[in-house]
Amino acid sequence: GPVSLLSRFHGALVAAVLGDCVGGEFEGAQDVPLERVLQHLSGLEDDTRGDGILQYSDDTAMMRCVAQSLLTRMGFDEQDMARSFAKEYSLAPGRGYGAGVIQVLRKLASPQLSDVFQPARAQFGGRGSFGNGGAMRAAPFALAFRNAADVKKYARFGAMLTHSCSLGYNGAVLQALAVYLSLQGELSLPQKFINRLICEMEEVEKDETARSDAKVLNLDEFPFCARLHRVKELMEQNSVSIEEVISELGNGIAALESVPTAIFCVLHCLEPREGLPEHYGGLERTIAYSLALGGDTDTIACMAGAIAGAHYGISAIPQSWLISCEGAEEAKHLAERLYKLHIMQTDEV
Ligand code: F2R
Ligand code: MG
Ligand code: MG
Repeated sequence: GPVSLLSRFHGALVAAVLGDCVGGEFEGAQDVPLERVLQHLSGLEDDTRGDGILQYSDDTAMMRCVAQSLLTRMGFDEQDMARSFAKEYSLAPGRGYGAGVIQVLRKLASPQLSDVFQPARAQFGGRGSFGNGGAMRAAPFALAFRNAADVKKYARFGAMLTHSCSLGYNGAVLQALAVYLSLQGELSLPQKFINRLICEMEEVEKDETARSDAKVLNLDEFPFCARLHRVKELMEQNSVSIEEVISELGNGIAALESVPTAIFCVLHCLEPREGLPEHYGGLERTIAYSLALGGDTDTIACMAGAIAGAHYGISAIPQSWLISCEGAEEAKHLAERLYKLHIMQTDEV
């Protein structure tokens, strides 16, 4: 039957947490046999486990900060979100944060800091981070705001608190847009979905800074658009190997090498795929497939999980998976509150 908007909201945040928790096992591994992935996932079905045995990492920790800040401020407040990141990091620094971003998080804790975007701008010799840390936590922006322009604007600012390189914050914009379109049911027409993302990112990447960053980093002119075109090409192929996905799209810690990849995982797993159990639904396939790519598995599965969860809704998530993951229940609660914030907004004319 049709998936309700509330179920999509629940699905988006809970599946993001799930992706992070189950993906942690393989983060950084280069060859991950599908057999090992399926073993890991079927382990969750044993009733003896459960109770949040799989811990979440920085991906979820920061996503919770984004959601909580949007809720308490009833919109985007850079000071509050920055403080929230800094506080979370100081309370639990061992969640596997990126090597660079921890410097930003330490600086954001200073009460003397007036420009909260400044520490991010000082990263990597002033170039800023192009890591996927802005994108991995972008889903709540898609839930909180009603129109695409606001989703894009605030996903970008939210990412810029730690990622000032356009390749970093534009990855967050792309991820938020993908979740936003999925919440609206747009994944039922996959071709239209990918075309819409390309169209949106053409506007985003027209920007002067984006163009000069791409040039300096020796990338395609419209780097995210170029990857999304490759996603489209892979979608048209009869069969796609894991090796091809990795070489065409990447599986790394850079936003450019992981956000389009996560989007591909969702699109590819809309249908049953060889090697994945027949009893799996689309959401389970998406998570399993994301892990089998290796590389930045927690983050790719977290981002793919958010997009897929928004499409299939909460009922597609196996209960045994949900109870095995730390923070999954809390994510459901946050999604519920974001739903209320979302529906109480009036459409501006
Ligand atoms: N950090 C990790 N995984 C490493 C292993 C963790 C392990 N489990 C443990 O506990 O030790 N995962 C998490 O980090 C990724 C998100 O990172 P984020 O927030 O983008 O951080 P950062 O430091 O800004 O960027 C990540 C790395 O990318 C490279 N990089 C970024 N910008 C660069 C630039 N302009 N020039 C050169 N290099 C740049 C650097 O190596 C950064 O350290 C997620 O995977 C999350 O799960
Ligand atoms: Mg992580
Ligand atoms: Mg990661």
